[in-house]
Amino acid sequence: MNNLVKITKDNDVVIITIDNPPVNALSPGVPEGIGAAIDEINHDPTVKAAVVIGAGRTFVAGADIKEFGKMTSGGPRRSLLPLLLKIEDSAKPVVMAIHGQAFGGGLELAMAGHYRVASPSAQVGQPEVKLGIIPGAGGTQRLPRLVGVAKAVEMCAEGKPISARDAAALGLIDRLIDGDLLAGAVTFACEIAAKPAPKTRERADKQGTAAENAVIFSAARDTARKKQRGLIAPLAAIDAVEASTKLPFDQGCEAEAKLFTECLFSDQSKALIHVFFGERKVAKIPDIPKETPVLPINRVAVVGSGTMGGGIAMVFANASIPVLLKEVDEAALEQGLGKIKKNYATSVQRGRITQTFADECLHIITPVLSYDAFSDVDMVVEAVFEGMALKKAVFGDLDRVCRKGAILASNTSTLDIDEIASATSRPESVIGTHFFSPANVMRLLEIVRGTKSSKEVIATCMQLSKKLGKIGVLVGNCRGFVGNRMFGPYRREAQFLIEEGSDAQSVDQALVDFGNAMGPMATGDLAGLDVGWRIRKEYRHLEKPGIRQPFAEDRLCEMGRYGQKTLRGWYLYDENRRPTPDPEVIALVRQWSAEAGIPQRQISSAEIVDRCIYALVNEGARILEEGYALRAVDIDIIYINGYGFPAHRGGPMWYADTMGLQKVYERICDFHRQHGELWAPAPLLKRLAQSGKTFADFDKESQAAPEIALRA
Ligand code: 3H9
Repeated sequence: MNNLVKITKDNDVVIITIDNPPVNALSPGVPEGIGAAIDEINHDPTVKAAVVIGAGRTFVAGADIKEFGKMTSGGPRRSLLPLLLKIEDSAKPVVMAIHGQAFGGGLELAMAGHYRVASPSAQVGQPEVKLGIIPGAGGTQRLPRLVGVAKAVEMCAEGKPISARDAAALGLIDRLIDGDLLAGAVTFACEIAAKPAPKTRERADKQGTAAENAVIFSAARDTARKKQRGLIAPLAAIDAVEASTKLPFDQGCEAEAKLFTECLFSDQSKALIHVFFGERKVAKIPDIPKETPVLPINRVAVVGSGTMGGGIAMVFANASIPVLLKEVDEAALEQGLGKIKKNYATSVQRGRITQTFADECLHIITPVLSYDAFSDVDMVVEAVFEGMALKKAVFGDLDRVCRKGAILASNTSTLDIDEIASATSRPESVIGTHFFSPANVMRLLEIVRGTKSSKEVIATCMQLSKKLGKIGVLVGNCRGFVGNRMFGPYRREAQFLIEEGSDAQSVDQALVDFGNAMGPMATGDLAGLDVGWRIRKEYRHLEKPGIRQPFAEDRLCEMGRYGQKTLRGWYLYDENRRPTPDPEVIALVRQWSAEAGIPQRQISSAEIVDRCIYALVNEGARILEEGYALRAVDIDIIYINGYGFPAHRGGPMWYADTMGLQKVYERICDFHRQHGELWAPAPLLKRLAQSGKTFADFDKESQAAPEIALRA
């Protein structure tokens, strides 16, 4: 047919193989090749039936996502609908043979076939909403006809894939095939060849009544508004599925196409597509090629069983990697293990994991009080209290007890990795692995490159992050690394706003309305206000004198208000940790601000968002220019996966691009005039804004940069 679609024959069954590595996306040429193959089987009287199958690891992962960017920047709009009609109208039955994934356009293609068979391990789904779009090739019209309206709404609006077994139970898959999928599919094709071929679009048996459907759509909209706050695609997907219940198939497809186009051209979709590719781009490190050897990590140890250490031990256990969990005394160990057990029990209770899985994980976490068994481990993650002297002492011990070549990683969130490494005789084996709390939930892993960290150690940690279900992002060794370094100015501005006349609730609400998972003050209360207080006290000597510093949070800490753990912080908490605004805090801040001579004023939500988000952007630009992040997109991925930044805004740097860097720069200049030196615009931001460029342009231009710069 062409080099992307090949046909072969097995007696009187034609096999149409889609071969577009790595994931058989429906890139230009693939639909044409399939169409030509369908024409051919219909012209050949010796053919009884056809099987469509994917070469390599998967059936079809969907439309080629790269093409969407071309379409929105004026390229031709390509529709799959005519091809799918051609398949459905084929006089010879077409069996779709699915392994790996049939996602998005891949499932739409499969549903246009007359039958579907699958390997039991396959997955099917309409994940388009995760890209800010909806199925655009009849998925919202054919899926409800095969699985019923309720399931179709759920799959199209939430985007979660389902297993082939579940799909078979729903009637989406006609037969599961253990063993050789192609052989099974050909046998199946021979069995059905003489029967009338069913067309999905003509089915009406699962369409439901108007009254039943009204309840389904109303509940789906409520769920989408709550769980996918601020997103337009899930609601559009629900509208499109609703059209399938009210309109004939062709008109339903027209309604779907209109909604698809609106979503495709939205800022949300552009942002989410940026995130899709960004999450894959961060794995690519210019000076560490794919072929860099990686070290096997079969057994690990975690030092410290506090909140972070316990969570990290769970991360390894969840990935079936046996882990030693070390503490200094029995009491601490018992407390740490107790928390781990409680976390697993909660997950079982909520139906997230099975009891068997929890038991297996607990079984491979071995509590220890000495370093005796450390000589066997491939990697250690240190997660002790955040203090340089203690960390250096631990690394000195690790250097003594661990075998040569073992990776020695620190979970520090702020400290200098090179200084920690200096406590060992093998700085090349030392690296930062900064997990985010709760470690077993948050996807981000900042991997901190020390000056001497070896390429093998970095490559191993990057690869390991994927195995652990994390997104590893390599960062340079500066204070706070990337995420926390930016979080400082963000929370600083949030506090300033409160000291200037706003309050915790208004600041949090403005940022939650912007799309953040949590507001900055609630986040502080959750993490413990004392954590930042301790760090601020440790670093106070580094601050320039005469520069405005926020004071309210330090004073709350002085009063023992550490946040949720003391049931008082910026908010008051009940025993279930539900917050209410605290009038005492509001009055105290007013009084402190008056004493400090800070004029009070009404502050709008828009100003709250600009002050906090642009503080992130300005610091992000400095980090980028200094070379502590490889690309702007790396910063975006860090913020989305570690700090609850809304993915549909693409991350802080992409958001700034969307707003227009000139506008962002001017607003930062305003803040500079009003609030002084802390708001000095980052030189890179100024340069890009003045030359009409974006952070995305910066990424493109610096792609050839050989190596992440490190602190001298
Ligand atoms: C759609 O179908 C709309 C329709 O309704 C039709 C409308 C007209 N396109 O993730 P991996 C690349 S929308 C282009 O690392 P894994 C990916 O960038 C689409 N490229 O592997 C990476 O490239 P690189 C709906 C794609 O094994 C490489 O393939 N479908 C696409 O961990 C390997 O990917 C989806 O949303 C694509 N569709 O996971 C599915 N997919 O090596 C999106 C992947 O250069 N894809 N690439 O970095 C996935 O969920 C995962 O990639 C998959 C494999 C589970 C398939």
